[in-house]
Amino acid sequence: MTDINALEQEILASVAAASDEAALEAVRVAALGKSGSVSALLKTLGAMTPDERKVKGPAINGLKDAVNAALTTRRDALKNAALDARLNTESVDVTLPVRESPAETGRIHPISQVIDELTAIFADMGFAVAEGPDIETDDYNFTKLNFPEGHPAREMHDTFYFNPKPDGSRLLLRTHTSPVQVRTMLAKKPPIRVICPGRTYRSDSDQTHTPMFHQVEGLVIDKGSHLGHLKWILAEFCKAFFEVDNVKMRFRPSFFPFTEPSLEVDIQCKRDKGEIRFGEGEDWLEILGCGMVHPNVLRNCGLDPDEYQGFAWGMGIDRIAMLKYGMPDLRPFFEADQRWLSHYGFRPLDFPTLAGGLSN
Ligand code: 2U9
Repeated sequence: MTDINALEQEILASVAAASDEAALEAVRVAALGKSGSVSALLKTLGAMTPDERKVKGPAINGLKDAVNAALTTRRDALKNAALDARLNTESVDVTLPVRESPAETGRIHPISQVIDELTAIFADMGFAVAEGPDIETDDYNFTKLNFPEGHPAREMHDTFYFNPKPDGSRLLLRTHTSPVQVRTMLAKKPPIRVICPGRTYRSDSDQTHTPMFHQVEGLVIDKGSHLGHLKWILAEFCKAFFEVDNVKMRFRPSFFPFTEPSLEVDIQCKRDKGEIRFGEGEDWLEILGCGMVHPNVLRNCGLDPDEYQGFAWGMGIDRIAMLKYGMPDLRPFFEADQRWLSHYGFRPLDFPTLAGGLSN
């Protein structure tokens, strides 16, 4: 028996003796590794005379192939044996509760949930969602919205301004999402039906106000649109959002530079043991402001007020989320506290639809 056959027997014996994949890997390295016994033989081929190589070459390559084949067979056998062992030992207790998949530990933030609910409600009434930049121009955030120069809302105490640009104009963090409606009116001819949800910023934060909060505003521009349409849309919104069949609403005169007439809207509610229930009770809660779009704003956006009328409304998303889902405090909204989120958050796959129920 040539030394090659002897080596082959020896290696095949250690392959067969390998009790697990790690042991088998050690055999492979000892044979075919950089300084393996078979590798060493293969290196001798180079130094042989052609005649010698004609003889030894096939034998040595035959050895290498035989060892590789044995390794593969043994590895598969060990894998199957390991699996069988696990199958026999591991019993799956199907009565065990499903372990929460990582996705399940995450939660949809109440703000995102409410924006999804609003989108579903207004989409059902033919509204599209319009979005725009958080960093706005003074012109779109104030001037086009009929805020006179020197209006207090323009002051630093209310608005985050960037340093003036070389041309003197100043960018700012939008104080409401109204500039999105301005951009929509400048970009699209009526009829217009949009809601504009998004982050808004005011530098007047205190116990109940944060420098960043969320608003959703709505706009309808059409021929002949009037307050009656606005009242109906807001009534439908309140019933759908607060998931009540009927809700009394109270419209009070108010003032906003960008609407005339301007109104604030209260909805009927019942405060009971810290809870607020809508659609019943003798109490009122202010939830939004609205009005007919001011003719100056229509003109500023290239529309003829004698041809087109429009109405708009605005509400704080953080606020209506707290009202609907009973969160007592605004600040935790922005603290990313996992405990708060797992308590007030929503399951990722429960996407709110009117048909499937908004908040179930
Ligand atoms: C255009 C024309 C009119 C949007 C409106 C309100 C009234 C309003 C407040 C609600 C709570 C802001 O977050 S809040 O403090 N907003 O009361 N917003 S009417 O009116 C517009 C907007 C755009 C072009």
